[in-house]
Amino acid sequence: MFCFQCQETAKNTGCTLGGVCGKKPETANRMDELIRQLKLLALTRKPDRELGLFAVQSLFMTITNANFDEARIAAQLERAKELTGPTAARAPLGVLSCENEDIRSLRELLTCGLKGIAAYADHAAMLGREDDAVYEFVFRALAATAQELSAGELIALVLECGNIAVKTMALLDEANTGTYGKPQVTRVKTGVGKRPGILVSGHDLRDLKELLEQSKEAGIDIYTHSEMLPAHYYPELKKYPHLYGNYGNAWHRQNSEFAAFNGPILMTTNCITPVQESYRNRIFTTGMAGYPGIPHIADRKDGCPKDFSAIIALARTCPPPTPLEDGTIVGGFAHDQVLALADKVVAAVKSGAIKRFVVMAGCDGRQKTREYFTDVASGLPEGTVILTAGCAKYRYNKLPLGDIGDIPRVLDAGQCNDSYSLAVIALKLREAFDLDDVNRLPLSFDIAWYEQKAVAVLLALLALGFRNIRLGPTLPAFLSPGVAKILAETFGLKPTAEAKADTEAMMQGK
Ligand code: FS2
Ligand code: SF4
Repeated sequence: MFCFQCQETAKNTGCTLGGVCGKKPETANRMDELIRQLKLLALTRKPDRELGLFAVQSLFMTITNANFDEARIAAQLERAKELTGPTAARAPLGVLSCENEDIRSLRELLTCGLKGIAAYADHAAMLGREDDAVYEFVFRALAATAQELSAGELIALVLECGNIAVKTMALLDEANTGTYGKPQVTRVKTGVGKRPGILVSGHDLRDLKELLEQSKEAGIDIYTHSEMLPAHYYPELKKYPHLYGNYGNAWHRQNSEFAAFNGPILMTTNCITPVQESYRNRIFTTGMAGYPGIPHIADRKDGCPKDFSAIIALARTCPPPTPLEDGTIVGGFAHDQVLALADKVVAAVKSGAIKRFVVMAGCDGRQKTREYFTDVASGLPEGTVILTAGCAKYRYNKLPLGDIGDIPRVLDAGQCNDSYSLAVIALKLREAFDLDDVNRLPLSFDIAWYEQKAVAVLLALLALGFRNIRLGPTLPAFLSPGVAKILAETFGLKPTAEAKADTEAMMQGK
């Protein structure tokens, strides 16, 4: 196997003997076969809705920590072969077969961006929103990674990938808000109730909605975990009184948190970590998520909801969760809510009460070096507001950072895809201050990345014109020195360094 798609890849070069994430070599190889087959499919056929959705779901399955079930990947591969049909095209080769490291790097940057787009496109599709332009690009870009394109042609596709990422995140934003209402500022409990519970993790809001509906008379509570926290902000989800609170933290602490939860756990997407005995008999997957030997809740058929009765029945036999903490988290600052506060925000900037906004969105991870993000958040001076989205927020969303007037110093817009909301806010602030360039706002970016959705988010921010973004805790291993140099020279992209020095530099607009 060879995999270097995530931030935790071995020695920041590549996993070869097994994944740091727990992915086995056989599963990694099967995923590579699936990606190669998708390239053949893209070289052979034009996407209709069926093919487009198939391709994005296949890409989604190969994202870090989404699906460890080799049998499911193998079944997807077989289907990809059927859909491709007989082909005279040369079989695309593996990642390392390309000898030019810059071309290889650009192909992988593009593939990772596509995987992120694919995850968001699937969530939108689950809510009935699809865009043919997204599928067309996914096919064109997949095909391009299997052709002999120049570095210039690949760079153009990487930039287009950023534009398509913006389009896809906007589509998902529309799907989420159109279905569940506009996020509202909400205080979410972090303690536990007395009833048994089901813990829902991942990003798929429709799964949560159907579970809430099916469990409302069952005498149990539903808790969110990690990236599902923002579900509490949506009117059509928060209206369920048994959506009790958020339990635990970001994905990488699931071993101890799932053990302590005592009840069933539903993984709707990534991030899954290798399943432990302490909760093995009460964890389920659904959608594109999978894990060998773990029950999988089947897809919807003929427009009917998924059947969560087995999880609900199991929950009723379990003890209530063991408390981990007892406080609250405030969130729901997606673009609509922040823009409703726009007058206050603009006045606070003009009076000097707000000196700077720092976007600290993205992913969390288990490495000690990620304490950098907590250090930056706590080291930022009082006149700064942190705009966040994604599971990166757990590094600072429970710190007592206070408010500026009635504006909290950490504004959580939602899941990683809601980074789109942060970009909308920034672009609106540019208008409010009548600036010709968004980079003249008192705004810095300090982005934490882990998996491929963060790559799509990064490309989206670059496409929207944001410059001088810090990315950490390390730059992606798939960026060759040559490609990293192009990104630094063209967009000012730089790696995070030491927390205090970075904080001071950001306060000076550097
Ligand atoms: Fe966090 Fe994991 Fe959101 Fe990423 S729960 S790192 O997949 O997508 O963010
Ligand atoms: Fe390694 Fe990350 Fe790939 Fe897992 S997803 S095998 S940790 S590079």
